[in-house]
Amino acid sequence: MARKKIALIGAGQIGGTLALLSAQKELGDVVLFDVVDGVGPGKALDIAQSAVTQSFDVKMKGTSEYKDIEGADVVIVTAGVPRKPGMSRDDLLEINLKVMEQVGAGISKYASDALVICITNPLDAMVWALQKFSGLPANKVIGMAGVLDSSRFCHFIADELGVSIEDVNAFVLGGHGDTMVPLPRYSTVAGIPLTDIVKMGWMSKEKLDEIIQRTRDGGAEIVGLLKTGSAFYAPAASAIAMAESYLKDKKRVLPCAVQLNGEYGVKGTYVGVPVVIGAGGAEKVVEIALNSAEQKAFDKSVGAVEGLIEACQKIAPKLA
Ligand code: A3D
Repeated sequence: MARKKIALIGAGQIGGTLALLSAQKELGDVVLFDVVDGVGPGKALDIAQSAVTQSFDVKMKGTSEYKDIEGADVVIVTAGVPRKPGMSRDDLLEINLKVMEQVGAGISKYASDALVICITNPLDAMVWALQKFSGLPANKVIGMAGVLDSSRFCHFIADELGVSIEDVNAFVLGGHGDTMVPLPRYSTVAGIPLTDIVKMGWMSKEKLDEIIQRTRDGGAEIVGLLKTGSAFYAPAASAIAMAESYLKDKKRVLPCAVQLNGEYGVKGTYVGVPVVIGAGGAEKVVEIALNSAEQKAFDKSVGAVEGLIEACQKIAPKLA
């Protein structure tokens, strides 16, 4: 059986980490594309030279030509610019929208059978635009945000309770922004919902609220520390979990930004919900019951994403 092919569009901080993780996990041969000459080939060569100590057999190639992504099984898109301190994800919209147009054309021409995972911010609007620009079916164009937001929530819970991360499962819905919706009722430690953990007195309500806010601000906290860019290790690891579920048909249930078609009362917009990821791409949206407060928070988050989509349509009328 031929090796799978992973194309990474954008060879910056996340792109380079994606390349390293893909190689170390032997997900397939890796093509690292960037518009900046030398960045893709430089990182590809550097990672290839770690193969002997890391014991992986994959080919690494860097490029600035779209034809090299031909026939890719998975395309992960990080092309664009990240945030600097003081910027919101939405400040990136105009510049990254133009990047999505170029990337969409390249994918459409050379990798139209791939699963496309978008990471570029503002995530929900960019994945929506990428699907339109590429013309690929919506079940094959998905956005990474929920896996990262949930991972951050899990980390803070495990750290606070002093328990293994293996026993923590956390759930974050909605858009990837300040309006994201962490769901304590559906987040558990060894199967015990966080709401019960508070009732048992294992964690105070104040501490839980603090963790929820820290999760919402998780990206900004790292931007503030790094000063020159945004998080990249955990975002890359999150997208790799999604790619792996697709390539191995694992059918993991992961929070991903997908185009909703009436689920959760939303039509046409991309927003983060639990999805079964298998060989068919986004195979099934899992609709969980929300109480009125959760539904209100989710609706607010959807409204924020819809506002960004309208802004995209004003900049690029062909998206309307
Ligand atoms: P960075 O290290 O700047 O890498 C971006 C790369 O894209 C650079 O190497 C650029 O040269 C390249 N690039 C720019 N324009 C193009 C183009 N037209 N075609 C191909 N490549 C191009 O950024 P990063 O890797 O840290 O972040 C990448 C994106 O991910 C940014 O938009 C971030 O805001 C976003 N991000 C999203 C999350 C989510 O959870 C959704 C988390 C962290 C970062």
